[in-house]
Amino acid sequence: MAFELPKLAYAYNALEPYIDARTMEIHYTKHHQAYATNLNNAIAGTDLEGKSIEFILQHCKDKPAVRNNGGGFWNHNLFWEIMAPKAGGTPTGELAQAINDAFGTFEHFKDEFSKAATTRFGSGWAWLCIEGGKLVICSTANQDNPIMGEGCKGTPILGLDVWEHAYYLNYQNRRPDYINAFFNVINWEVVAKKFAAAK
Ligand code: MN3
Repeated sequence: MAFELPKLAYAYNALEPYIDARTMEIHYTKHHQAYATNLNNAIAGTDLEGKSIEFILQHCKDKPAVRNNGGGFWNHNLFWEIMAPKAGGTPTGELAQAINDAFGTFEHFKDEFSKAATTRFGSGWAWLCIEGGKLVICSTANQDNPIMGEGCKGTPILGLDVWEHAYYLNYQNRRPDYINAFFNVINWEVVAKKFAAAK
């Protein structure tokens, strides 16, 4: 079966003022849709057709169309899922403890994650992953991700899109402001579930 976009769990304007409705609509209906369509086209009739998206990401290194569009498809699925209106704040429970164990404090985690997102040159993603039972931060270029073996090679439980298409309408060149705003829409309950499943 062809890959399809997951339904958004909130309206395009639900993440305002942090992420504006126009950016959300274009990002989801144009960019993400294009990754899904181009992924389906790239795998049609090949031995990757019918495989899981995770399997495809682990077997696309030398297939640029599959790599770029498969990564784009998976990365945005995660991105929409880990955001929500009336979210943000700080995690609780086991995830909070794991963040403190790995980074000292939540504030230090936020600084390190923001640094990874800010210093990713050009287009890419910042990630919080579980690797060998520990939380680690990394970033990748383009639509690559750790499942492909890029970056920290862990399992991503939180990802931030730092392509200009993700923020330019509202923030123009001010990527750090967008990164800061992102912390107001992180759905830590969903991230905690992903942590529990992957640790
Ligand atoms: Mn994007």
